[in-house]
Order: sequence, then structure tokens, then C-alpha cells
Amino acid sequence: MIRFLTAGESHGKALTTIVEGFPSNLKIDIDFLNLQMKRRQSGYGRGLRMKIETDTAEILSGVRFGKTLGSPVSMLIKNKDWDNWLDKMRIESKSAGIEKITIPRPGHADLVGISKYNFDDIRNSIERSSARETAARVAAASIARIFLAQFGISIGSFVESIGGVYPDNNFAENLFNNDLPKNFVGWNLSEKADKSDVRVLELKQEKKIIDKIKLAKKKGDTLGGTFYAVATGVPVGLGTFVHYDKKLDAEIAQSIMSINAVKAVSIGTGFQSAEKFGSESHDEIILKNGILTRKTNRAGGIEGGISTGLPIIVRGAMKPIATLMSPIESVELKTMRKIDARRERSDFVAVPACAVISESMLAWTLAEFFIVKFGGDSIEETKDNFNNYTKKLYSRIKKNFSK
Ligand code: EPS
Repeated sequence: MIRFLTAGESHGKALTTIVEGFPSNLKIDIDFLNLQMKRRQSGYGRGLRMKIETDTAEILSGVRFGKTLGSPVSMLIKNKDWDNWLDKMRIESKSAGIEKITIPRPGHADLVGISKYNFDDIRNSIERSSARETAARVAAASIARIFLAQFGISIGSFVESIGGVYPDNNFAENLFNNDLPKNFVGWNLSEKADKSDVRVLELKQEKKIIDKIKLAKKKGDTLGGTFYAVATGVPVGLGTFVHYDKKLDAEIAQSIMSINAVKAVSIGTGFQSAEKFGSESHDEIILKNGILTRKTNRAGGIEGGISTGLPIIVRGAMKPIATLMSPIESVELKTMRKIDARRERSDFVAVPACAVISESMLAWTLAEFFIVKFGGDSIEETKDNFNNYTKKLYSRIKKNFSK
């Protein structure tokens, strides 16, 4: 089993993560890791904080001469903004003159946080519930991506819509129809999407979205959107139908839903499939180049909680950022009187970043299931186990059924 833990407050000194369970001898490409950190900071519509930070992960343990040792990998991501928060975020007792935050913002963890943890200052909720924590997740999951790449598993994402602005031609249809460019891999989507300021695949749509974000900014408002994460090269057989908590689709849904502000997740054609006939929803089984596969991929690469070998297609929806510069109604907790919600520096739109983070969360979950299935203390051992399984898969099916 692999696991990771993150620690750190948004305006504290640093974020840290400890990643455990990856085999030894895995070559760590630190440039790749920091590229993912940079990608997470991207996108038109982000706030001033991203101008302050240049997120990089410093590896503190678990790697020697560029390769994993099998011991926990710990990483540090410094918050440059910490310098501006020394008094407000002191570890030691409070200095004089620090004001408490007493007006909760609707849609944030402000009110639930102070209710649950018995705080007298909303700042205590804001700090850890901030999406800044996802920087540590991206660092941790980069190890998972590097590991998966060893087995030809590639992950990418794109933004489908922001503020209800969809593309004329949605690439998701190509994914569902299994109508993909030759040698297509998941990362190709990110390569294309990263060229756009809002990580969409269509130029015309990009322009319309930027106009809509400008309108939101002008109004002091925010926007959400939808995105896809896609993994290619996933072998048949990750996950199981045997236990509710070991189904691949269920665990992917959990990991994507755990990203801040995500309110919906679906796999394959998801909600759309509920409106169709069965004959329009399922993927016909065919024999192609001696391999059993499917004509289409409406199932999004998972049947019965198990990967089918086709691309894993995940769609997520992010709600609009909850901090509004033209605030909606709240209650001042000192007086219990009606008041406008508090303004706080924030993003206007973070859907492009959310899509990048979804790649990380998908990678993490796939690596988790991959290691459960193939195990191994060294990468060489994992490769042997993987090759043994995949090479014999079809000959075993043939043999079993030809008797
Ligand atoms: C974020 C850092 C935060 C926000 C954003 C994500 O920085 P600050 O609060 O200092 O402006 O930009 O967080 C949120 C939108 C949120 O709701 O918490 C980051 O590093 O991704």
C-alpha cells in the first residue's frame, strides 16, 4: 500500500508531504516534478498569490543519487508569502493587535470549521481549508506519475467548460467513441491544454471564456466549470467488484471529489448514460489485433469496478470560488447581525488549476491500485510481476475457454 500525508497552512512557513510505499530504484525526475508544481499555479483568473509564489518541491529524504530508496520520501514546499504573515501566523503566542476574523464567507469552510473545532477566529479554519494544500498533493502525486510512466501509463487533462461556456466540438465525444488520434496518450491532452490560458482545447472557446471571466471580475464575482482527466495505458484488471471500497471507479470518485470546491464527479458518459437506452450506453466487445477490447469507451475504462484496458475517463465539476469581491449575505458572529460576507484575496477562477490537480489525484489512485495488484519492493520486481501478468493475460483466456 502507498500513502501520503500533507501538512501546512496556506500562509504558514511551508507545506510538507511524506510519501510512502513506492518501490526502490525508481528514477526521480525532479524537473518533471517541478513542472507539475508550475502547471498547478497556471490559468487566467487566478489571484495575486500566484504572483508571489514559485512553487518548487525540495526533496528531503528517501532519494539517493536520483533514485528512490524504498524509504519515505519527504518534501518541502516553501510559502514565500510567509514573510508577510509572520505576525498573523505565529507559532508562538499571539502578538498584540492581531484582529480576529468574525464574518464567515458562504460556500467556504469558515462557519463549519469554527463550529466543529470550537475556534474563536475564522482564520483558523481558512488556513488549512485553503486550496493551497493541493500544492503538496501535486508534489506527492508526481512520484506516482513517475512510477506509472514506467508502465506506459500517461495522464492528462483539459478544461471542458468555464461559466457554462462549452466548446463547439467536445473532445470528450472522441474519447467515448474511442475515436482517438494515432498513438494518443493522456499527456497529449495536457500538452495541448497547457497552451491555452484557460486550458481548453478550442481557441474560439478560450476567447469566449476569457470574456466571461473578465465580466465576472468586473462584477466582483467568480466562476466554476467542468474538466476531464484521462489516463491511458492502464492495464486490464486494476480494482475489483468483490468489495465496495476496492472498486476502482469508487476510489477515483473519492480522490477527485476531495479536491477543494469539486461538487460532482462522473466516469465515462456518466449522467448522460442515464438518459439513454442500454444499446446506446454499453460498449460492444470486439476482437482487435488478437486482443479483446471494446468498440467504444462510454464506460470510461471501468466495468464492474475493474479497469478494462481502455482510457480511464473522469469528469469533474468545480463550483465557483466562494470568496466574492461583491459579497453575498452572511452574519457577523460578534453581533449576530446581518452583514455582507468578508472579502479576502482569492482567485476569480481556478478551474484550470483544478484540472491539473485532478491529474495528480487520478495518478495517485491508479498507483495505489497498481501497487496493490503488482507489488514489489524494487521497481525491477514490480516490472517482472507486471510483465508476467500482461504477457500471459490473453493466452490464459484462450486456454481457459478452448477446453
Ligand atoms: C492557493 C492559494 C491561496 C488562494 C487559493 C489557492 O492563496 P491566498 O489565500 O493567499 O490568496 O489563491 O485558495 C483558494 C481559492 C481557496 O479558496 O482557498 C493555491 O496555492 O492554490
